[in-house]
Amino acid sequence: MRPLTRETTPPAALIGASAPLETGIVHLGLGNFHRAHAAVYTAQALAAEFGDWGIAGFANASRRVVDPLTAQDHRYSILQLSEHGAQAGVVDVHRSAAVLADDQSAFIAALVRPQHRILTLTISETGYSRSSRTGRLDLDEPAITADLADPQHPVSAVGLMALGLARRAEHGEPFTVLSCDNLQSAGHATRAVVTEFLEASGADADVLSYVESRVAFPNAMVDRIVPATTPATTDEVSALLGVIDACPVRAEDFSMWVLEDEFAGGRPAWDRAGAIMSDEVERYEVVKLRLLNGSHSLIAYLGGLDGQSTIPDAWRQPFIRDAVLAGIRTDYLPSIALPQGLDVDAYVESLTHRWANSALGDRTARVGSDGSTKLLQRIPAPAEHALKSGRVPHQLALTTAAWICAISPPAGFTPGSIADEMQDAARHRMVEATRGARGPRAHAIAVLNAGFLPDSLTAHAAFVDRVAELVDVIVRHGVRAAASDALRSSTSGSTVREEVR
Ligand code: CS2
Repeated sequence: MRPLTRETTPPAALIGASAPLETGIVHLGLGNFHRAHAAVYTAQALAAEFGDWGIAGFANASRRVVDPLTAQDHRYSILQLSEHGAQAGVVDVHRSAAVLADDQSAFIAALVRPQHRILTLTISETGYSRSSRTGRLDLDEPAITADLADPQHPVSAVGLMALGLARRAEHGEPFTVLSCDNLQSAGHATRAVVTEFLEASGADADVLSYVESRVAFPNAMVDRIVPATTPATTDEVSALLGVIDACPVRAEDFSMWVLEDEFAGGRPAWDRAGAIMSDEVERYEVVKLRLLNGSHSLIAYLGGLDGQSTIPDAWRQPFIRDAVLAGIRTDYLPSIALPQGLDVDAYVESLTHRWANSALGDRTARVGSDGSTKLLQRIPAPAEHALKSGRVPHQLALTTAAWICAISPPAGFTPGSIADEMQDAARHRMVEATRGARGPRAHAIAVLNAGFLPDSLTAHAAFVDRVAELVDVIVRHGVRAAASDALRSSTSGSTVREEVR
């Protein structure tokens, strides 16, 4: 069997159209999500309306995708998996692939090229260098401190964007920075950190005014469940396409993209590829970040502590379904203003099918990774909403308690091998924060007091106490007992007992 290249791609397998050689889009974060989401929309948009919208891709630090992608003429396949079977298709919209860490100047040059009109980002929640406590640019993060000391040689994504835009201000061509990460008000959040960086680094007024008036940062809601590629992915693609793809992506058969139509220098016809242009994007973001992602975290942590390695296996456990559905009903939905026309019952129903997708086999360890930054988009705002209305958000407290037990287990508690697989850059800091804590409750309180969640949430003693209580139950009686304790409270609708500290 031959490797996947331009010559060997079966013509019928191409998704949408191939991009021209010219690139109008620079992308940072050449991982699986981008390749299964925005890249697919771009290929499909090009089939509907041709234009110079090839993608110049930059991986952050690893050659894992860049090398095979380059060897395959920048083509790769998507293996779409659902209960109805498997389908494979080939995407051909990338025109270059490079590793940022090898040569930051190539990335800066790409941002400055006038022909480039859009930067798309999939740098994960951590890439925006925001403080967990305040949500503003984290001036204490080592990469930001270093970049502010030497803004002409940045290494952080924020510092790189700031330098690229400052250089671009010299010719002044309009530009759009489009965040495709799971952030609330993603565009506003990106504009805020870039502007805060420019201000802190003493940028010229001309640069600040260029960024303010000529650079758009549309909000966007992105959605497609994209697990890690496995060796089986390559085999399944070979069986379907008859070629060997060294960097395929597996994904569910659902995809959604809702964007604000604010593009300073034009955009591909993404709307003709199924993307929704809306002026209610922030509402869509809230729905998705809370109902899908927030529930996903609960499934992952309860599942991980219960020994379930996949999301569908976890979802099959009645105690997890009950917890998730109670969380949606009592903690999340009351905090959400729905976009017009969204049928929320149908949306929740579709989530239950997506979580049950055993062909996809998404892993609890993937979803449970990086909770220290992901939970910030999922827990504090709805929890504060409930607390201010006099209700304890028991399922949000349970999510937080299970996260603590999985990532920073109290002394004497063994969370198991699945929790051990969950990656989190804050693990070490959490261990430091809890050193010397006596007992599970004190352990939980030490984490909550150490700035991993916003001060505005941890100021609520009722939330802190409930998390501490549930950590104690997990340690003494197990995760199932804690879930049934939280469910009893959710059903009885217990109210806040203590004032804000
Ligand atoms: C998941 C997301 O990693 C996570 O925590 O909740 O990656 C989720 O699969 C996507 O946001 C779905 O769009």
